[in-house]
Amino acid sequence: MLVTQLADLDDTDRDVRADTWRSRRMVLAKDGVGFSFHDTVIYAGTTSTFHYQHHVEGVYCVQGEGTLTNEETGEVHDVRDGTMYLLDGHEKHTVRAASDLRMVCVFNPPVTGREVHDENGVYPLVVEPSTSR
Ligand code: 9YT
Repeated sequence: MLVTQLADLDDTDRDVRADTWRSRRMVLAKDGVGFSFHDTVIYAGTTSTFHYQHHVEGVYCVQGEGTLTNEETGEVHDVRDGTMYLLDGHEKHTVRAASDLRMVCVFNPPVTGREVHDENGVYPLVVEPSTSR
């Protein structure tokens, strides 16, 4: 069993910061369960474009307000407490945060913790062996 307290991840290697968001990655590839699990805040007033070409991501918004644009169809969706979206088609997408958006994110395959977006908003596929706990 793994029990994690969010605040204990502050300023560790599981606390990943980018210009428009911060993500505390509670479960990573090395935890060996086939997915990663993140608590992410997308900062108020920012626009972020993401394109996970190698990962499926599920996102559940638990706080804040914003929009999600599917860049492949142009569709725009409201995002607020209770909104969930699943990027099961590797869709390029843009998140606009009207207020801080608190997002619970799950990735498959799991991220290792080192990935950052490249200039296209793409995460590389980084594979590392899992370790047993
Ligand atoms: C909602 C979203 O995709 N945020 C970007 C950060 C991502 N959740 C991560 O790498 O932890």
